[in-house]
Amino acid sequence: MRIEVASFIGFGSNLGDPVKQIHNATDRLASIPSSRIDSCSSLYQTPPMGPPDQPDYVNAVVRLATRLEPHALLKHLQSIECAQGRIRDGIRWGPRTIDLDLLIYGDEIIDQPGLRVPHPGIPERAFVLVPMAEIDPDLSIPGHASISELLGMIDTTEVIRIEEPLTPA
Ligand code: A4P
Ligand code: MG
Repeated sequence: MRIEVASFIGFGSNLGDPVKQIHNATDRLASIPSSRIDSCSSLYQTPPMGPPDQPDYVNAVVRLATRLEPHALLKHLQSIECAQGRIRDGIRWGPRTIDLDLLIYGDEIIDQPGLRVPHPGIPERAFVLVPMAEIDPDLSIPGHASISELLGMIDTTEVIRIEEPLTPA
């Protein structure tokens, strides 16, 4: 266990009532031990990255203050995915009930086969950068540029805010 670290968790869902999936995952995230949610983004509707023959996604980001080690935190995220019926059918970037990505863990850079932090997709993903910037517009992504510089390099017009910030139970 360590001192509290600010981590950012990305939520994505495009199956089984995505808005509800994200609310349920937030409630589950709120009960992870040695951790507390300290900020939540709005919910956004976004076009799918990957195979185009799948529904639009709902995306959101939560900042979680945690004393868990990064691998322990990832295990909790994967249990939440399991609890919400996530099936891994081998289709890269295929549809899913819920996906929880560990986007950032303090200022740490981790490059291991089962865990890469910051998540390598951050710089080009509007569906991650827009909700992250809503939580912290001055954020710097460790090993990358600031969030405002990254946002200046991509198209964000298809990221549509659909619901107020999440509120954990
Ligand atoms: N893994 C490594 N680093 C991490 C990390 N920082 N956070 C490993 C979470 N997992 C990490 O993940 C595959 C493996 O990544 C895990 O075993 C874990 O140890 P997975 O959840 O089984 O599979 P995945 O999510 O399908 O893979 P991938 O390539 O990580 O997909 P992404 O990046 O999660 O993207 N379009 C829109 N609009 N919105 C979305 O949210 N999401 C995806 C999935 C595709 N298209 C999307 C969206
Ligand atoms: Mg994932």
